[in-house]
Amino acid sequence: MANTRKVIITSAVTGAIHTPTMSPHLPVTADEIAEAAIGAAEAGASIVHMHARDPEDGRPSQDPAHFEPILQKLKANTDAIINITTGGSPHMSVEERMRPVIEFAPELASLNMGSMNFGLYPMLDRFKDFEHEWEREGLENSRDLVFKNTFADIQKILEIGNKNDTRFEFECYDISHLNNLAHFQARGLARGPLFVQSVFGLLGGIGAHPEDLMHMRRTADRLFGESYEWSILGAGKNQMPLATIGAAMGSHVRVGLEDSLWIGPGQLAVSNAEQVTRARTILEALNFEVATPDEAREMLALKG
Ligand code: KMH
Ligand code: ZN
Repeated sequence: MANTRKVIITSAVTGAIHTPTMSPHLPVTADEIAEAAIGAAEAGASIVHMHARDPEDGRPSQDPAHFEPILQKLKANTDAIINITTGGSPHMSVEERMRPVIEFAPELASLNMGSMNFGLYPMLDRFKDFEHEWEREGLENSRDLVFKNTFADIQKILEIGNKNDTRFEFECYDISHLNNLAHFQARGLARGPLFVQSVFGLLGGIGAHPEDLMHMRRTADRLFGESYEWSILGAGKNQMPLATIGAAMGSHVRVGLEDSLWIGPGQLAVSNAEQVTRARTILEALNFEVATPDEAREMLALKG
């Protein structure tokens, strides 16, 4: 019998960690970011996870003025679910990070479920000559970085979301983040169906071994039962292998240049759409269907 499970593909199109020098394909201007997201949606992404950048030099920006033209173009050209970051960059204050979600009250926003060390050592080794000074400085300052998401920070963002009916992609980089999410669910602040984005393979978080996926899955099942939708994000070279394993275990998948610049060993992805197409090919080979934006809206009970 055919397996007709619908899988949501999220495309995270630019993020805040990768920098323009690392790939000529990383979208930087508002037009590039919007075009990248539209291409990803056309390839099968039902959710586009959005960061903005200062078009002058590609620096990550949470200024609503930098989001505005991107969101306008997206709304005019695609029905994809717009998911706005509240993570911004780990160098920003939480107040700065919340600005676009307060301004635009999107259907969906990311929410990072705990503090963690954030190690960018592999990138420090790989990239040495940068086009812009901020890129080098950012990576240098990441030698001993803590990505701070205290309980008070998380509560503030949840309260904004609950006021505006914005739901969340709960970014869980380790098992403790699932416990934090259960805590906020018990307090009635994190509302279901919970969209749990489990992040694997970042230095400072859980590893990227299939056993790590199993542990996340089992723990989420125990804590949330039927009240959650599980998605997988594998960083860097783990992107497609973990998407494949996760999908086979029942997850949705997230890809995009925010999470990996690559499409194969030593081979840069030329676009977000290329990664979405690869993920789609894998999912369809596993006899899954790719969810449309409206199907994803229904699964996640979004306001539409
Ligand atoms: N960069 C990803 C690993 C956010 O924007 O809130 C997680 C992320 C965080 O997307
Ligand atoms: Zn992000």
